Amino acid sequence: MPIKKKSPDTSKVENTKTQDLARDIESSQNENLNTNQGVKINDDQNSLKAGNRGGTLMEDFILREKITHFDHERIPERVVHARGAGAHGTFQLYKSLAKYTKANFLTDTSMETPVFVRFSTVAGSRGSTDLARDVRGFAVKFYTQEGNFDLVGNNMPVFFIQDAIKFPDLIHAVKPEPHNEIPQAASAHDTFWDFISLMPESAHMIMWVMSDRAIPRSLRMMEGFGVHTFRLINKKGESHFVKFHWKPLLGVHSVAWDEAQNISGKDPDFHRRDLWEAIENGAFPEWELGVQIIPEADEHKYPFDLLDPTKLIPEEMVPVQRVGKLTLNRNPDNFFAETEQVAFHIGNVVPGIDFTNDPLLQGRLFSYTDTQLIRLGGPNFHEIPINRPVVPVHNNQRDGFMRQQINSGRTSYHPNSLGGGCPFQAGMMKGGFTSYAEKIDASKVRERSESFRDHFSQATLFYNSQSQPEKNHIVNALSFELGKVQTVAIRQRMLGILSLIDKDLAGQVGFKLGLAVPKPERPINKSIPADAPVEQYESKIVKPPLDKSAALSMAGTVKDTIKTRTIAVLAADGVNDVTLYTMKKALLNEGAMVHIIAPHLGNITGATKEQIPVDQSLLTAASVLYDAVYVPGGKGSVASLQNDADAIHFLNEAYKHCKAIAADADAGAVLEKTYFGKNLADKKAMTDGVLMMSDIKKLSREFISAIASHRFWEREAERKVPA
Ligand code: HDD
Repeated sequence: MPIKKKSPDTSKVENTKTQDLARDIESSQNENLNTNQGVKINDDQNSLKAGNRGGTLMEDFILREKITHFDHERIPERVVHARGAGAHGTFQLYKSLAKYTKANFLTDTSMETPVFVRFSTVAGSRGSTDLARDVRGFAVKFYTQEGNFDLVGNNMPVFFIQDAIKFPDLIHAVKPEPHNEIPQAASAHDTFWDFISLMPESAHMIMWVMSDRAIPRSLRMMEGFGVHTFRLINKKGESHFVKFHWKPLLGVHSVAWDEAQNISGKDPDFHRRDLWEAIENGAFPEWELGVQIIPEADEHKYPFDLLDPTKLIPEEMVPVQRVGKLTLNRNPDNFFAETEQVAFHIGNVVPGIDFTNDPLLQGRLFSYTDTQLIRLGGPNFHEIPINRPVVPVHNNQRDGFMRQQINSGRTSYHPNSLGGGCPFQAGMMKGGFTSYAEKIDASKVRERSESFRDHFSQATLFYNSQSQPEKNHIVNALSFELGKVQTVAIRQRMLGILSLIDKDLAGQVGFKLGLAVPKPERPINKSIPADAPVEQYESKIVKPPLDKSAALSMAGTVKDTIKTRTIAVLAADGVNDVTLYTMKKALLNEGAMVHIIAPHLGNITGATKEQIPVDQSLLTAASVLYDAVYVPGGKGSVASLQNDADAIHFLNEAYKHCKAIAADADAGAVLEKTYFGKNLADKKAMTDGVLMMSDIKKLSREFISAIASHRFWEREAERKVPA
């Protein structure tokens, strides 16, 4: 469907970063073609030759320049998070955190801070599918008045490993296997599960990755987490621990696994496209920033270690305070210049925010600058427009590849007298950064803290907190992934790990794998150093901190809106255009998008002879790209659709993926041809979310509420839907 370019609300978009970027935006409108040296080009079609059938001449600087630049167009993709999509936006604080932090953008509620956000998958290459089962990156660059602050998080609140030294191992295990580079963007293979089965500390994260969180419906419908515990430092120099959260205003929603696999073929850009189109249509994605704040004195109050990145703080223990709103309101002008070249770094903090000793965080502090040096080709990547702060930069760093800044003056050292001592040190009172003076009295050791040895209690808490359909999805995901593993010993070892999370879970997966659940071995991190005492690496089995945490399930998420949902209308010539337009209007009024899908493109003729433009044909559309389906009546349309295998498949598949389906009463003949049509005769057997009636006003009302509830997972009990 053609996208309406809705000009963004300029009062919001005219932010300082947009103005800053404007300096570098090129437009070719009404301009000549030039060489990079500014020479006008007369002929861009023919190289310079000795005669029109002769050899090409070396002197053709226009040809050489064009080809040379092309030969160098690619840069290395990110070693992780290569596949991504980004957008510009703003952050508006509405509750000051001055009690806890001096960071300007978290204390001044009148301030709107420009941001750039990049979402990503972790394992796949740049060209891989958006719908891979994977963690999603959620990286936010705040261009604050005190410098850039990057919150480089994920859509899951915990991580696989406790110490950054294991990160290369984790990534080598999940990436395509090195001998044949298979499989792409998938964790369902031996090396990943080999590693995981030997690392009990990954048990909690594995529960998240095997849950529906790993197959989001939209990037706009997932939560974000800073993962680590950070510090907030206030004006008095006092420290509080903090966990950062992003809460999507549209709720947290996922697709079905079978659907995800289909989308990967039908539209591998599904998430990118969804984000892009929502922003172009003016349906700006929004999240609230949440913080969990823990006084320094409470550091050891919890049954888990705040420094352990495999643990979350249940919201029942420390509530999430919502303090501000992130809105994405502008698509990038150029994918490469902005989304590809943006360089995040967990170490980009501003005064008022500081690190903790989380050993994963500490290792990350090294990795991000280092990776940009190779990826972006030198030490001046901070000068790339998308990366530069909106405040001026003055220091004595000089030169290097691609230096943009022209530093004037004789001095590039400090102290100096020849330059009047400039640039001078700001001092704390003028906003200079000072690290939190954490007291440390310790021996240098390569050890894991005893407090990091509980690897299972929160994995169990997560599983226990899921609704029944969510639990089923975890069982199925594990059975799928381990089913793809070739080495039986790895499957068995994983069953041992699962049995420490939940015996029933392990039993169900074991059944699907045709394996008995083994007696769990002593769960020991198998990457134990040669001379270390085994006890130090053995998991401690302790009770979960609470029985259930509602926030961990997606079942209770926002379900009162159909804003930005895409609804398919199946129609053909002779369709009842009155009901079709009544329904369409009702859906549009609620902020949904509606696509009319017919056997052919162009127009269809309605029962009143009205010409109805078609958005997609049954050949180009697929039910997996839609949230719900409506079938209007009309004699000709019904006669055509009931004999159209693609239309029937569309409905069967939508049913299989538990989506809302609505039909006019006289479209029943189409539904009868579906697999679930047999239920229609018996009104009582009609599954929730399949609606058929002649009162179009009532039908649209009920359809809207069915779409808002997202999916009717109960249908999965009937496993035989052949779509
Ligand atoms: Fe990382 C990229 C998030 C652990 C090393 N990471 C990267 C991105 C996100 C995260 C969202 C993509 C940023 C973008 O869009 O450009 N990473 C995380 C989270 C982690 C984490 C939430 C754990 C809590 N990462 C982690 C560790 C290491 C790295 C432990 C290394 C020791 N991450 C990198 C990297 C990347 C990266 C190699 C690749 C591209 C980049 O940095 O810019 O440095």
